[in-house]
Amino acid sequence: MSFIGEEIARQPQTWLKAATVAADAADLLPRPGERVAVVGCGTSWFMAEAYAALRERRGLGETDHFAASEFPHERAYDRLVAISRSGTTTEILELLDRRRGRYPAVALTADTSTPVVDVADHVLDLSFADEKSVVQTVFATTALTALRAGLGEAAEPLAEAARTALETPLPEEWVTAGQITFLGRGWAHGIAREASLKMREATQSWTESYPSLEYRHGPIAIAAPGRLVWHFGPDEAGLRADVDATGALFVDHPEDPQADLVRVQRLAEASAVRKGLDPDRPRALTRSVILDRPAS
Ligand code: F1P
Repeated sequence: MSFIGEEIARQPQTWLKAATVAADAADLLPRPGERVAVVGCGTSWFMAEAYAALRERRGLGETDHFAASEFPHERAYDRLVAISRSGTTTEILELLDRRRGRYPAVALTADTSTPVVDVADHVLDLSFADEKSVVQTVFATTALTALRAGLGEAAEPLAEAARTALETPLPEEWVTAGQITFLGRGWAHGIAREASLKMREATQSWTESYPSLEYRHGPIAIAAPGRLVWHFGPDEAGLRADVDATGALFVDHPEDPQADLVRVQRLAEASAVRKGLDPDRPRALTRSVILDRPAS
């Protein structure tokens, strides 16, 4: 089995552990009412988006998310949350360093021997979810689970849904789809962007992602037979009928979008193997982006 295959399969256990870690570190995580910014790069940014939308939806406080390179330094926050598996991503380190003395920052990382520990005020150690793969799966969803636990969400039902997602066979028409568009509303949009990135990273394939109701505003033009439209969460906007009319295949799963993402991770691995690619060695990617000159 590939590294990524093992890492995908580990998620139910690491999610449960993340909830315990988050409970022990509750005072480091955003508190109700705080104005919070959440940052990351790549996959970590999409997890930041999902968490930010969930926190706001729960009425726990204004929560912005940014790609670390686009952080608006002129804004004031009560707390910064940085997500970085490697703990070495240049944009994250620079951003944390620049905000020092203005407001507290907590970093979620899989490697506490890295510079992120020196530039953040607090660290949530998720080394039990570290990965050998370049392409992130288990770290990303474990970080999101820890943050969700900090919002009062239970991890057990999530882990149970992930177990089901790990067991159900992948239909052949998913593996052979020529193009996939991922859709989601609210926090599921962050998951849709991550699903889209996962397929691009592992399979070098053409994928897109949009907020569900944006789909009719142009993107539907590329729906066609042999292509797939994947909706995270129930399709409350009646998109299925419009997609059916194009001949593309529409898929929606009512369960928690984070658990449904596990299916896409498996699809990414299976599609890569089908194309003769090694999912553990994605083209042109490195585990961490370390720039040799300042990012800002
Ligand atoms: C984030 C990241 C990954 C991406 C690539 C480069 O790293 O952008 O999401 O797949 O491998 O790094 P990190 O800051 O979470 O370590």
